[in-house]
Amino acid sequence: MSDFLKLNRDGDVAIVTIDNPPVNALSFHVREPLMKALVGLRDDSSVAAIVIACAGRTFVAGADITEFGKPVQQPDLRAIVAMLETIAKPTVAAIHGTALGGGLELALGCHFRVADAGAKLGLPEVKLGLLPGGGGTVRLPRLVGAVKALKMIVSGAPIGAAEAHAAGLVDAVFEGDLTTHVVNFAREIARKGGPFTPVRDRDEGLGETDLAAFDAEAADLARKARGLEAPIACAQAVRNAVTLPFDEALAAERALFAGLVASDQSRAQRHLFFAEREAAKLPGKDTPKRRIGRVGVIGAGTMGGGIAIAFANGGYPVTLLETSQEALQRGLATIDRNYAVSVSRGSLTEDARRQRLAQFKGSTDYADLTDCDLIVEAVFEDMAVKKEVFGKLDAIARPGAILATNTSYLDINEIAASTLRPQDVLGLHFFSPANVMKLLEIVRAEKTAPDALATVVDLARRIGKVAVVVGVCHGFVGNRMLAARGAESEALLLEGATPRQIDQAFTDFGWPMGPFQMGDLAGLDIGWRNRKARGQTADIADTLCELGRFGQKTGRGFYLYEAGTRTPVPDPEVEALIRDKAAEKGIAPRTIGAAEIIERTLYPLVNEGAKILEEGIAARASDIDVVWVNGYGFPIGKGGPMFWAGLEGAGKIIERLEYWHQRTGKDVFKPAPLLKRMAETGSWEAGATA
Ligand code: T1G
Repeated sequence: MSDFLKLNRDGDVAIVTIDNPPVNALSFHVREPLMKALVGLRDDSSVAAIVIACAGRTFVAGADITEFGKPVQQPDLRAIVAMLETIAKPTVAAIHGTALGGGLELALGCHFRVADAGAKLGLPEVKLGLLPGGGGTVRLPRLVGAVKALKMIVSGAPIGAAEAHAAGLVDAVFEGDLTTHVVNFAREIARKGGPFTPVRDRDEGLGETDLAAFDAEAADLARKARGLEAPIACAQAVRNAVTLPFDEALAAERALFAGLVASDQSRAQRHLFFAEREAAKLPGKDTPKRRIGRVGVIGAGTMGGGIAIAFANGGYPVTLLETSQEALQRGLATIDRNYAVSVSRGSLTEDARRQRLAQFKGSTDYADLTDCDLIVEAVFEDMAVKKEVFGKLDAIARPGAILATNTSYLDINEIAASTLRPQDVLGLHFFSPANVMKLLEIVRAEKTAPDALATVVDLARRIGKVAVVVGVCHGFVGNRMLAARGAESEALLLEGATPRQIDQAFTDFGWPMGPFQMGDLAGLDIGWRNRKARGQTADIADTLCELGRFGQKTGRGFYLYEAGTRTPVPDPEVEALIRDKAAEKGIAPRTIGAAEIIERTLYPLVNEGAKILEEGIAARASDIDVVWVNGYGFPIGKGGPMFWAGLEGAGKIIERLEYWHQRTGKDVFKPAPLLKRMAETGSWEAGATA
């Protein structure tokens, strides 16, 4: 056989076991022996039934994503599935772990699918900017119906074994030793005798599809696609399954797949898939990690409460500390309300809510943190306050406990230096709401110990966060680049662009919302307070805050918000205020187009990223992409600011930065040397050559 495929017999049942760690991806070195094995078993009269199983932790989790963009080596998945469906004897897929993408499509080529009770099944290709290209868009509807298939394929979300069984995707679900159950299942099926109908011929259910309902559902999903091509193509392919003969629908799927796999959007999304995993890799293999049992959180406000929930949701007991019983009870009540909302939405059971709440201990006494292995402070963003907290932690925390600050901006080296244990100090910069936002910037200070860093990177994955390790500078990676992106905001307004025009340029680019709508959502007073703390001003934003216009929370900010709605309505008062400010400065308004808005916001964003790479604040350009996609909503179809710079053309970016630098003299437009080298070499790697 092969190192990646084993063939065993249990009497007249043949078991083909794929063994391609870590996720049994259908690489060529699996497909080739698999095809040979199946042909042989098809022709072996002593074999009554064929089981396809996988070793390791999961059934096939998909095609091998690293093979995309390279010439396809035959047999491809389609050829294997087509051959499977020529086999008259019963074929059974034994599914455990996550049968995803090409893995589920391989299983759909079998007559039967049997799943372990804990298994998940899905077609997540849309998350890679693709569609199921191995027949999934044509076969899945034949088992679960067109609308359910549409929802599964356009969302990319997997379903559990029980739901799959109820929907007709799997034929049996077992607990315990799956192989034994599957062999008995296969033998029984063979004993009963056929004929065994391949999925391609099981189209009896499709005829009842209500196309109008299907199209309505597809249109609703399309509205949420926000410029991404793959969701639209997925819906079209599933519709073809209903309206076209099987082979025509299959050919149409192949054509749609070919278009997507070559698209910039799919390249961008595949880049992000690997970038997220790369970001969690630290230099030095297998650095030992410290044991984290209980987590302490200091501060039960918005951030502290969210952080506490994030750890409790990850299964960690949490001690929440506040300065007073009143503040503590307020924080605990907010946490309780958060869980109650989840229960009311059906995303959490009442039992789970009680279990989560049982994870919390509240206290106003630092001595109650002595049994914590990680302590995160989320107190007021002021260096003196932070140092006071760390001084107390230094005195009471157990040796080896990791002491983390949630600061967004402050110098963590300075905080660490105020303790006797700088090796245990680092930053955990959560994004609000901390229990929802995926991104976690892990800030390594100069003296942070490698094992402390490795511990929290592993911890981030356990609590469902996307971790990026960053260095110490003002704003680390995300907020420092955000400042660069916003540096020209006021100038653009004063020169004639309205908040709506600027926000529209961003949403047309693919952002979920523009900077002014985002500011109104987050609260303009936050930026106002930061500017005052740093002795900075922003004419228009400061004036709005002085008028008490903090955004949605006050019903007015850059926009107006009718009571109870979040819909931004342009406010003539704000536009008049901007015009008056411009007149005071002798600035004559002019029409400003979307291209200029992008040049004066997103090009400085890329440029600041280049400077961050030069300074070693981020280890990889792809880390910066992971920060911006997971923390700030950068459109996934553009792969993050640094990947997008390659699509946009670094040369074009430099040329326009130099134009604006010459025109405004602002440093934010001065092209970074690494950006120039990227233009020459096409790579962000420092050592790249042309
Ligand atoms: N191809 C290649 N490598 C993969 C891979 C894949 N499909 N899936 C995972 N890996 C690598 C990953 O990069 C990492 O590598 C290691 O495996 C562990 O992954 C024709 C076109 C299965 C839920 O989209 O969702 O089939 O960093 O860290 O957290 O229609 O991996 O160790 O070197 O994520 O336990 C469709 C993608 C493909 C599933 C496991 N399938 N994978 O999560 O481990 S397209 C997918 C996942 C396709 C067909 C189409 C997750 C997982 P390294 P991990 P995990």
